[in-house]
Amino acid sequence: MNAERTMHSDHPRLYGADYSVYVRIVRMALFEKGVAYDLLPVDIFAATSTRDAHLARHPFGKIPAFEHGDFHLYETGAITRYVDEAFDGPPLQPADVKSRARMNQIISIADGYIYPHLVWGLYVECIEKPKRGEVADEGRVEKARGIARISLDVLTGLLAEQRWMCGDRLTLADLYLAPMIDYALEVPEFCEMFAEYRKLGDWWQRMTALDSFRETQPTP
Ligand SMILES: N[C@@H](CCC(=O)N[C@@H](CS)C(=O)NCC(=O)O)C(=O)O
Repeated sequence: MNAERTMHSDHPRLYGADYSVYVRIVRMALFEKGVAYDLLPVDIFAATSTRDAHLARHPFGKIPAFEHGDFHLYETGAITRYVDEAFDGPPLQPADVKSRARMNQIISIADGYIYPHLVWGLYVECIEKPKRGEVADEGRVEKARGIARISLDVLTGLLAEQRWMCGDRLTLADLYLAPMIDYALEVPEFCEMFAEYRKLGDWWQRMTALDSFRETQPTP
């Protein structure tokens, strides 16, 4: 889908950058729903003027922010649930109450533990910082190693014999985990750890085969 490349005033607008885990989650949800949208670039780590202008859309200074007509929204959890409910296309949330609770639990695990530790504690510390000539914070990496192990054990248990995290259909739980794990897998140590988990490996193969995953890869 290349709809984001040309500005269409009636399309939903997504503000952010393709390197962002959270922007990618929303883009994957939009892709899975078949919703054309405009991606408007905001590099939140760039000059302060960009960030300052963005504060009107997101007072906490994060990406993504989303607009559909005159409806403005921020926070990925709210945006993805809105996208799922406001547009046609395959449902991205289970109808069954318990499966939906499980999906929300996995999203919370992703937000609370996987993003800060696997993306920031492992990927940023071990890959990004050395690239910038900075030294990794070994205390932070050590903590992240422990959380990585717990995360993989927990996700293996939750996936069990299912095709996707919450059953036989792709849900927001899968879309949350994918961009985070994609960054963590750039860390050789995490890659080795991940290889010990065969069922998660099978899930990852299915995940990386999705067009929504392939078409939203960050620009190198
Ligand atoms: N709770 C927010 C988190 C979004 C978030 O942390 N985005 C990152 C990029 S992946 C960001 O904007 N970071 C900028 C910063 O922390 O200064 C959401 O769910 O949308």
